[in-house]
Amino acid sequence: MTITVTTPPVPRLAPEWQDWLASNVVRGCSDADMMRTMRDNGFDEQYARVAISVVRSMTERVQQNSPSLLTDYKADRIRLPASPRIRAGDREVQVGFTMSDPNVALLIDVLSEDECSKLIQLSAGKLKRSEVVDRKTGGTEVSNVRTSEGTHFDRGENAVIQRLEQRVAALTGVPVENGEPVQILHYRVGGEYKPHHDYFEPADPGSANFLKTGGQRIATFVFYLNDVDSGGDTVFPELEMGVAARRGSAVYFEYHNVEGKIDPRCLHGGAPVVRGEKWIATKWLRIGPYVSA
Ligand code: PD2
Ligand code: ZN
Repeated sequence: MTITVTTPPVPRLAPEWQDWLASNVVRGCSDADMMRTMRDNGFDEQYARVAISVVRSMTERVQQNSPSLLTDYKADRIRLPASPRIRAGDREVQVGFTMSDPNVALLIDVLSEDECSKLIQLSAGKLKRSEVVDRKTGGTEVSNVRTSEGTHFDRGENAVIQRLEQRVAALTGVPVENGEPVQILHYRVGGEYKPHHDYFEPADPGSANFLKTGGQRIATFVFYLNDVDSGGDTVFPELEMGVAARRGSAVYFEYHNVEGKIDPRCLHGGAPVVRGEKWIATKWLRIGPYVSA
């Protein structure tokens, strides 16, 4: 006698759910978060677990081989809560202002005075002339567009950097792994960073090289490590707005709009320092986990 066991066909995951999972993987969402949403939408737990794991492994493979394809990113209206005081992990932070379209926020007291001094002290002996991206070759070069000196700290390199990274992740929901190493910059009188975009221009041949290390950039934090006597504001020419450098505060801005398009109005620069000096820490966030080249 032959017994035939027939298993019911497993329903195919609808394309819109496949896309939803893939874009959440790209954004660095955890399996638990995706699972919660799928469960809330009536999916069987076992089915959801398999679906998440299949889409994750496929997406991550594509991401490794060709991260430039994965530039599909949509900003929420504003990632940061629009209340006057918000929790950033271990620290309470004051919100100076937020605007959406494009998303920009001023955060006050994100770093303590001691944390700012420590970052300056640890950087002072290892500064080198800053460079900018060579848009043709994907290398970097010295340019009078950016007349600062700088250095960087690897992810988690010391306790202050760890705290800064945890606060950034808590504020934005973007995992620590998606952050590039913190850059420390020092500008003397006359030092500036002329208006530029922090994203990698999709049309530039050199961008592919940068996209390999974690996909497109999505947002910037500029932390001010000292008060500048005069000048040195971070300026947004398209928004007709400037942010003064004040120790412990940070300006945060994103580059994508709610339709998933890069918004060139996030053009920004560091105005020339007129008197005194300027120290900042810059943190760029990527679509996917950042791995150094
Ligand atoms: O120095 C600044 O305020 C500034 C402004 C814009 C720094 C950067 N961009 C940067 O490092 O990308
Ligand atoms: Zn910039």
